[in-house]
Amino acid sequence: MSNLIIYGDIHGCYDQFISLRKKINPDKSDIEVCVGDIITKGKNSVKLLRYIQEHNIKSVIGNHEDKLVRYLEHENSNKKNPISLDENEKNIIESLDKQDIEFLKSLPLFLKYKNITILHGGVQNHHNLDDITKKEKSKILRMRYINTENNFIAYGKEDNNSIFWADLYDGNQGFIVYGHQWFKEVKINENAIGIDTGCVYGNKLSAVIFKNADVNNFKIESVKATNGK
Ligand SMILES: [Mn+2]
Repeated sequence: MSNLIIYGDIHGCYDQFISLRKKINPDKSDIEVCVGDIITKGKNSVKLLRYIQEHNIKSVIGNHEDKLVRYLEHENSNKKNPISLDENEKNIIESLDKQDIEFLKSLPLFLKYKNITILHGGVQNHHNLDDITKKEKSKILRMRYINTENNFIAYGKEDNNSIFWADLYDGNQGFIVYGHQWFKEVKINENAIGIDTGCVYGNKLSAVIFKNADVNNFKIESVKATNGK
């Protein structure tokens, strides 16, 4: 029997990822997937990116990978690049080789194993992952809160009436494993589980492990962040 192991947002926290993986001790037949935002913010983004590729670990795309991919696409045109990078992102871009870039460009919006759907942000009940527009893709990567009119709310614009997307999600796109919004503890809903526990913000790095990709049979493993990273 094999496991489906899904890691929360790593954000370049290489050391914590290595200790979490050691704790889980994956079998050769296990499938390992990251929820995106494997790079940026933390101190070892490129080292982590190479490790993930070398160990055949999969990932869906996060908003931070998406930003770098879009930046690189703009660089290939003659126009001024509309995307501005911070120092950390600039350093990452400079260190990427051809293979890294191909890997980042190849990251899918979602992955599905039986009834388990892995994606970075979240969905609304009207979304159909097999048929989404560019605009919807951008929202799915960044989904956090929804307002009372059932509209996506941009980062930082939420208020007391806002509802977290997973609290409204009816399960029509499968049981969703996601990251993006970090919580002190993993957030478990009827049809979704949020596994970003803010390692890069000094909390912890978590993974959910499904026995045989069975939604009803999972456990959580975590390692504490050290030195606030
Ligand atoms: Mn994110």
